Amino acid sequence: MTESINEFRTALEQVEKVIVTTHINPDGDAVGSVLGMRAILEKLGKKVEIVLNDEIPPKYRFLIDRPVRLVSDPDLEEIMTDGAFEMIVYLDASERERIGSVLEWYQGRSGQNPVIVNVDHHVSNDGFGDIVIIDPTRSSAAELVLEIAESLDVDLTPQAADQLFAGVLTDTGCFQYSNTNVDSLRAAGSLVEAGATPSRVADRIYHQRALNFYRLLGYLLGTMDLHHGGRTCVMTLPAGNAKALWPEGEMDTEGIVDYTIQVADVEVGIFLRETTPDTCRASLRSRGGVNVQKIAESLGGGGHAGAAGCTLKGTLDETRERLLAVVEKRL
Ligand SMILES: [Mn+2]
Repeated sequence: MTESINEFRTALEQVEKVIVTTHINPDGDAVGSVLGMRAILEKLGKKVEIVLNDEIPPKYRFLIDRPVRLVSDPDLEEIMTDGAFEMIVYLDASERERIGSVLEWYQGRSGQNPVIVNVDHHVSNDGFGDIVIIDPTRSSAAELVLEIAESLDVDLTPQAADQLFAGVLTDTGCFQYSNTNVDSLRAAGSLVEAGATPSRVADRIYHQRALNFYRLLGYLLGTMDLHHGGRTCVMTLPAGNAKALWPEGEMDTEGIVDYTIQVADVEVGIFLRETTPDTCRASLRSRGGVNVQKIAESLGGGGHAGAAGCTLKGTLDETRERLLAVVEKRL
């Protein structure tokens, strides 16, 4: 870790322009980490552009201090007008299937191969890139970004502290998941020292949700059913019901899967959502000893021991049966 951060420091001395990016469908940690990293690199005098595959969900937009770009933006080429980017920093980007197309876009336009930096905390990360700063013992990518800032002697602004705090807060489930430990709490403390305001960040992320969210939550709680003698709980969302409950805009389901493992004696929780007529996205959670990352990985996905996900071909019924069969072997 220290060695790879030193490599990053040395590489930064050689570059002027950096693209910062993260995985598709950015979560709180992804958003907080890219914004915090931009602030740090700018303090080091770099010209930084954040280029994302997908829009930042509304509830995290209060964290944005300056606009970010989308890879689909027709004006994106503008960022190339004053020279090439020599580095792309990926944050929180675990499996390759979730990395998106920023590198392809960049190579396609510039014909250049930037230095790839991979900063992540997923055990499933395969270590792509030239400089790899991965520590699966860290709660969040934001915690790693803070560590990088400290190593590079960069003082955080209160805004950057809020951004990184949002990453630690969301990836620890408000300091409730098993990755809440002395390191993540210490990181949170350092961020508060640097000016983060936990009550504001928590209020904006968790207590300002759309009414549709609560209607969707009510529906999904009603779909929960138990399997394997009560050790597995599944909630399901058919595409048609999703559309009816959330007719417009981006659907917010973040955190809903957690209810599946808040049922007494449940060890594995699954939220299965039909995304297209032939594809379902599964979010997995575990409480206790079952490693859901292994389950997701065996189905082409990834994540952490306690929280993972995968995309499956098939109908809701087919994919539910397939998942339950795999889970049963791990119980
Ligand atoms: Mn993360």
